[in-house]
Amino acid sequence: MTHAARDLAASLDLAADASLDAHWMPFTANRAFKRAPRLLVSAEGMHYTAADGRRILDGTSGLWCVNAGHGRAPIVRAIQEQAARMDFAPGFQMGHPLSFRLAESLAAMAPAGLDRVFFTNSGSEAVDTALKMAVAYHRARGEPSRVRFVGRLRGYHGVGLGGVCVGGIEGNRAPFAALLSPHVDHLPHTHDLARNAFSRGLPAHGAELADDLSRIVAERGAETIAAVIVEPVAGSTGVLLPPQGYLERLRAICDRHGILLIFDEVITGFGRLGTPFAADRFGVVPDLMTVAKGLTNAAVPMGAVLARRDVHDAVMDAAAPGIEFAHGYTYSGHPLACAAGLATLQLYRDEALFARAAELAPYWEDAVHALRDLPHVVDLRALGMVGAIELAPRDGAPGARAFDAFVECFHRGLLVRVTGDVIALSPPLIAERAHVDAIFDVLRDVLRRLA
Ligand code: PXG
Repeated sequence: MTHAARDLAASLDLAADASLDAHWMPFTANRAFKRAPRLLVSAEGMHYTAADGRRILDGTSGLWCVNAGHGRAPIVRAIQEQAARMDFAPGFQMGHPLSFRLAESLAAMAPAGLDRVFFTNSGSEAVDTALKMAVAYHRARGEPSRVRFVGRLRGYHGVGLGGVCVGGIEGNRAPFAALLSPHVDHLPHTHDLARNAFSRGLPAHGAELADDLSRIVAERGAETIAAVIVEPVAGSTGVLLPPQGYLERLRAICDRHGILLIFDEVITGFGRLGTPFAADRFGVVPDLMTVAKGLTNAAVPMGAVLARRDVHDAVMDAAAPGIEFAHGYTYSGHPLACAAGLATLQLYRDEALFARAAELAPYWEDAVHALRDLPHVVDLRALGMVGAIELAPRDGAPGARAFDAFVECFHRGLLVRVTGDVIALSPPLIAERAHVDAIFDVLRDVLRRLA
């Protein structure tokens, strides 16, 4: 542990002085956490350091976001230099060069045609922005009746009200039901253990689930639907892979009816699947794409929407003189985030990290599937540098078994992510085979002893 980390750990000696009471933590069991906190105080490469000085192997890239590994010098330097040069510049009716450079750089990396970029500060904001863009596009083209959206069950699109409307997680929706738009329908999710458990690569069964979109179109009328939004691979609800042919079918149905297709690539973007974006991996290009997380390697918060050029142009061309799109955030294109983003994209290129992920992926997939005979395992999924271990729920206590595994992994020096009874894995793309081995050594041991 470095001196700085030791000092910080000492200053965080909770028993001594600090109280955890004031911070209302996000998506956390606050009461349980504050009884037995898990604190991280520094990070470098593939590892965190915990407050008690232990090294923790990062099996989740933080929260699916630190794709190039922690504390990367070029990114740190870029942020430091930018903070000293110009901390902030207004982004409304004013600009600064870095946001234009980053937009250009991002457009060059994105699938062909997606070359107009709107900056946000998070994935949630990117999703809400994309939904508004879809409505603005149809209005600009003379179809103001297209205001409905189609999401998917078990979809996660952040926590903005727009994202919750199209999202498909009941626990996130129910408390706010009164605030949610009635103009949203949901496709069925594609998770099918009965037909697809232990598939390698993309599951064989379920392309026909996309046809539910045709049913919704018939029921609502194509002229009312603005866009369909899906995660190409659903992350938060447990790494749900698209069945073979499913995304192609969604694309075709959208095209037939003039509906925009939005891919939420907040998790799948920036090499997670061994290609720049999932759109590249699957050969299906959306009309709007949301990104965040890996855009800056999570070193400064940032998100973005990439739009097909004609979506952008339609909005520009139809607008009266003045502001064309009544939307934006104080921190859209923040200079520190842009500096971090430029350095991050450069690092991805310099180290060919997406190709590296693709190279390591077969080894990773074998490691995931080698857990097949362990107790409680009901499915294993892997694609690119993502993996999931689905466990049978404990009787009467859904999620408890996987959560116990998460806590036990942390005690043994491994950070994993748990959602329901799924353990999700997504290590930084700089991982070596030895890191993969270390991740699965711990997991195997933890799963063997798990009640
Ligand atoms: N869309 C997708 C597909 C996401 O995965 C968001 C939008 C929202 O992004 P922000 O930056 O507003 O959080 C996300 C976020 C997890 C986990 O472990 C996943 C996310 C966030 C935190 C935890 O499943 N995804």
